[in-house]
Amino acid sequence: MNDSPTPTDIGDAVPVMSGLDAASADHFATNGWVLTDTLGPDGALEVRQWVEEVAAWPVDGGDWLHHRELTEHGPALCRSENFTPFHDGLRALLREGDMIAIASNLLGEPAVLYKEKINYKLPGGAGYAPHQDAPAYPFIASHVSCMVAVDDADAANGCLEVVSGAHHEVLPMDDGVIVDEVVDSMTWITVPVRAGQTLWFHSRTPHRSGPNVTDTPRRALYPTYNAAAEGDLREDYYREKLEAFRAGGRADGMVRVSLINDFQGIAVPDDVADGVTRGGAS
Ligand SMILES: O=C(O)CCC(=O)C(=O)O
Repeated sequence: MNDSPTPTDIGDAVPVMSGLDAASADHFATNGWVLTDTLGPDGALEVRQWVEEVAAWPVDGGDWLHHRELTEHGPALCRSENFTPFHDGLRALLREGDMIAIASNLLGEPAVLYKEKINYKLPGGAGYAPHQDAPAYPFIASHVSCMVAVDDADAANGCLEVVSGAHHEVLPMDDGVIVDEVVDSMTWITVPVRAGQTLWFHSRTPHRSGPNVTDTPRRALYPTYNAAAEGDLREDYYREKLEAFRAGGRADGMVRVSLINDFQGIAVPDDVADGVTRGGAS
């Protein structure tokens, strides 16, 4: 991943709450992240089924986005986006109920879904360089993201690592990732997340993850919410993103899945499969 200090595995020391109580809101305000139990074991099984349905959608069947990376095992799905318009269960989960309530609570005002993605991190799937999300979402000032674990995530399969209390400023970046000098000066915390748990993090919380070196997937949903007062900008976001993607991929041969260059996956050569594929008209 990189040469930064060895992360601390905080394991059971992480405060885990159902919903969002005052202590968890306080933990988020202080540290820039918090774990919640949003799905429970049964919910996690149902969401795993939904994620498998999305993964099976054809690349040309609709306006969703599938992205692939080249792993040591061959081309592999690494991300799907823009799926809530086409999946009732995932739309309800991410746009209604507890998730919206917690996002609103963390933002301190009513929230609306800004964007959503599934990161599959299949066996051999790449990690993410240290970054903050805020620069990737230039159209919104107030936003919060989370990782809804679909499979148990740990250090071996590439769970998130975060820095506590570093969410008050945008850090020096180079090509969308935090510069090495700053990365090396920070204390990175490994946050294992069980399937069904959700790790909420501030848009400026530094985070990164390693590759999946196991032989099973580490799938997770990543919705991002913005303050509803700033508008329902989801459709604008995807329109803008599709234009940026069509303008060209990354010059370094890595997969372009974001408006910043945080993903460390290798692009699938054109003669093998598309690196970024968009479906036809919906
Ligand atoms: O899924 C991961 O391992 C990291 C995801 C991430 O940081 C991102 O998608 O920006």
